[in-house]
Amino acid sequence: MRVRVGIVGAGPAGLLLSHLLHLAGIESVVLERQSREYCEDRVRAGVIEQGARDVLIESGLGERLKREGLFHGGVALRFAGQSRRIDFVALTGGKGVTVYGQQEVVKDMIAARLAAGGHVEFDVPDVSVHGIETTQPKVRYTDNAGHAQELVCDFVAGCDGYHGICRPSIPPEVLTAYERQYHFGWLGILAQARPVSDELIYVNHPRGFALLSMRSMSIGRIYLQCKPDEDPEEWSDDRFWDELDRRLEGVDVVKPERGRSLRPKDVTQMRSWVSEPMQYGRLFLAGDATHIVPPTGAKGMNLAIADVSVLSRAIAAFYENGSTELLDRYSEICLRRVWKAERFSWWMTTMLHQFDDKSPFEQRLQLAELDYVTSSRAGSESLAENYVGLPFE
Ligand code: RFL
Ligand code: PHB
Repeated sequence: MRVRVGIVGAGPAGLLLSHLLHLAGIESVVLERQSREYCEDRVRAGVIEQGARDVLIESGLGERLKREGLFHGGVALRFAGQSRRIDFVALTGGKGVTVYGQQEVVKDMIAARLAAGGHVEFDVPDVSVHGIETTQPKVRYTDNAGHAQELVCDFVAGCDGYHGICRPSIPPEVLTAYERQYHFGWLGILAQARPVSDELIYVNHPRGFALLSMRSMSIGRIYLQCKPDEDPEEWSDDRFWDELDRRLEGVDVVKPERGRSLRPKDVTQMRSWVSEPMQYGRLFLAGDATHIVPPTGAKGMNLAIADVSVLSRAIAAFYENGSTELLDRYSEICLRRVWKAERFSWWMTTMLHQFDDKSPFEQRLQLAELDYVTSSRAGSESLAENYVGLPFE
């Protein structure tokens, strides 16, 4: 089968790319290893930057997001027993973020692709890519009826996440990886519990970091810093709420509602990682397939959205006037922004978590940094500007 763009992976990156290309009159095929239900049910990101929100709304994917998403004009940082607010709206000239679950974004994208007659195949276990150095790269897979298929493409987009097959299809000597591991994870709960505040609270506490987020005004999404190999089975709801209470002690004691878990608790590993470049021949990588951030800055899905916005415009320019100028600069354009998001996510992670190897001196510096960031206009402006999202280019 001949198709202009073959897309591997139906996460936010692959689905949005397919949608944006469709709006530009360019057809694609999306191949996904997991089932549709699995993709629509996976609880991951929750915070959408201003620019990513604009992309979703302008491309017609924002109806439910506008209705159900919660606009947040700031966050609280809690440390040394007190809480201080960073006012995004005041510090960024009116910008903020929207709290709307990634699985809702994915549902909206799948519905839009299928309603427009888009070709998205789920449950495809054996995708492989070939001839990426040529002008006719191929994607091979077995379809749901058990037939071997081959897509002959102009471009292949690797939107298949960290464990995907696209990046490993590039000769290893072409790629350079930069990585930082953190020796802790996040234990997450999704609970039927009213949030204590209508904004997110990031907590630095001697017992470990905590984050109070939400999915709606009746569902809380809360994380606790934990060991990387923490067993979620050992955490009853009561144990989780008890530990959260301890990390929220302070002058204005916060007592969260103790709702029941809606799902088994999960542990997220923390890592910073970038693989460069994001392109090889006719294979273009986007999203988690080529960079990972620790979730403290809420940047992962937003980066995926920014990458494919650039890629869709570059591919559209190629079909409009044969120009490869933007395609050739794809990796360079995206990496400038990726590295700034890496810096911000690393910085937030470093400022807010407890590290086993930090000396008492470094712990005092951490508190001084939090004090500075929340009391100086320059400090809080920088946090706010990065949190609501830097420009796409
Ligand atoms: P995804 O979402 O991982 O999608 C990749 C898709 O590719 C499929 N796949 C394959 N398909 C076919 N053949 C193969 N061989 C395949 N191998 C893999 C996979 O099944 C999957 O469907 O990557 P994408 O599209 O790049 O999107 C990235 C985001 O999912 C990720 O960065 C965010 O979830 C990160 N993240 C957050 N990002 C934010 O912007 N804001 C947040 O608030 C935020 N919070 C978070 C997060 C991630 C978290 N976890 C669980 C890692 C909070 C957490 C706890
Ligand atoms: C979430 O709601 O899942 C969430 C919010 C903010 C983060 C990370 C995750 O920094």
